[in-house]
Formats: sequence, C-alpha cells, structure tokens
Amino acid sequence: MQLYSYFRSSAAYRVRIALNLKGVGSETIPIHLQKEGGLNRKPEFRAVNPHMRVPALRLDSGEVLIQSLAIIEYLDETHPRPPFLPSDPVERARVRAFAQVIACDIHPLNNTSPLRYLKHQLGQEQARIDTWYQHWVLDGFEALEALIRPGPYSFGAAVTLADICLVPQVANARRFKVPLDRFPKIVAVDAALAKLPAFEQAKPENQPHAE
Ligand SMILES: N[C@@H](CCC(=O)N[C@@H](CS)C(=O)NCC(=O)O)C(=O)O
Repeated sequence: MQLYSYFRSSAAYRVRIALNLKGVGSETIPIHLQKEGGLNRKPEFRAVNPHMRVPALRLDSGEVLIQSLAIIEYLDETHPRPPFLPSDPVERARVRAFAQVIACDIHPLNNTSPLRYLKHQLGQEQARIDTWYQHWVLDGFEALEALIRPGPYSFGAAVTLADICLVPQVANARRFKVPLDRFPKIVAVDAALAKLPAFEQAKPENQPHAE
C-alpha cells in the first residue's frame, strides 16, 4: 500500500496510527501542503484525489481510498484485529460520535484550506485567524472532555477510533498553543496513548519527511 501523507496533516496522522495498530506496512508518498502553494494542488495529485487533500491510500490493487475515517474503517474491516470499534451497537455509535466531533466539527473549520481562505480571500489578520482556530478547538474539546469515559483511553481499556482521532487533534492544538488546562481528561488520555508504539511512530516529528 502507499499512503499519500504530509507529516503535519492530522487527518494523515490518524491513518498512520491506524496502519501501525493493525501492523499493516505501507510506503509513504509525501505531499507537501505548503511548498509552491501546496503540491496537493498539482494535477498529478488531483488525479489521485480529486479533492486534493491528504490522506489518500493506494491499495495493492491500485484502487485509491480517500477520507481518513473511510480509510480507517476499511482497514478495520479488512484487518479485524485489534478492532477499532466496540461490539455493542450503542457503544459503537458513541465512539463514532466522538471521532466525528473531531473529524466533522473541529477539524474542517481549522484545516489548511479554510484558514488560507480566511487570510487570502477574506483578508483576515493572522491574530483573528488564530482566535478563530482556538475558538473552535475549545468548543469541541469542551464536548470531548464530557464524553470521555473512565480510562486509560477515551472509552476504557481498549484503543478505539476515538483515540485515533483524538491524539492528532491534541497535537494540532498544542502546535497552535491552545491552552489545555481546562481538559484534564483529554490530557490524561493523550498521555496514556503516547506510551503506545503505534502512536509514537505516527507522530509528525517521527516521519522521514518531517522538517
Ligand atoms: N476530512 C478529510 C480531511 C482531509 C484534509 O483536509 N486534509 C488536509 C490536511 S490535514 C489537507 O490535505 N489540506 C490541504 C488543503 O486543504 O489544501 C479526512 O479526514 O481525510
């Protein structure tokens, strides 16, 4: 398999964690999102992913999958152990909901394209963009803090899709200096997950193309 990735992309980070947890090897194809206005915008990458975003996963069959949650669920379906979702349907819905607070409600507002749009098309100052970033992270983290169950991970003793989404979002928040002191449960879960090799190896700074 080939993973189109960028070391700082939190959506690609989710897939790196998932691949590591499943023990699935892949070759990384780095796509620089800043260089020359974003190499993801070149026709070569548009041919891979029409939405011009990472991650994308090329399967051995040549098929390309996009969208981190779809890729992670594909990995879970094709490599069932360890499972990323609990067996109970209500618990599954809860884990998915937690992941979607991050992937559908926090991340899309703070992603490269919208932040660039605020700056270049809408002419917003960097300070206002930083305020926007922080506002939506804090808004989402308030909900996550309330949704976390007794640990050590977000939903107990097994690592789930919720954890796979949480760690990259926390790393992103730290990078943008969002204060996390109001979120002791999030910080504790993140610290517990940091001890797992699958999470450690997936960190942005541990990618060969990191800068
Ligand atoms: N919902 C998508 C988000 C993908 C996404 O937006 N990736 C970002 C990096 S985290 C990206 O490629 N941004 C490039 C751009 O917006 O131009 C997923 O979960 O895969």
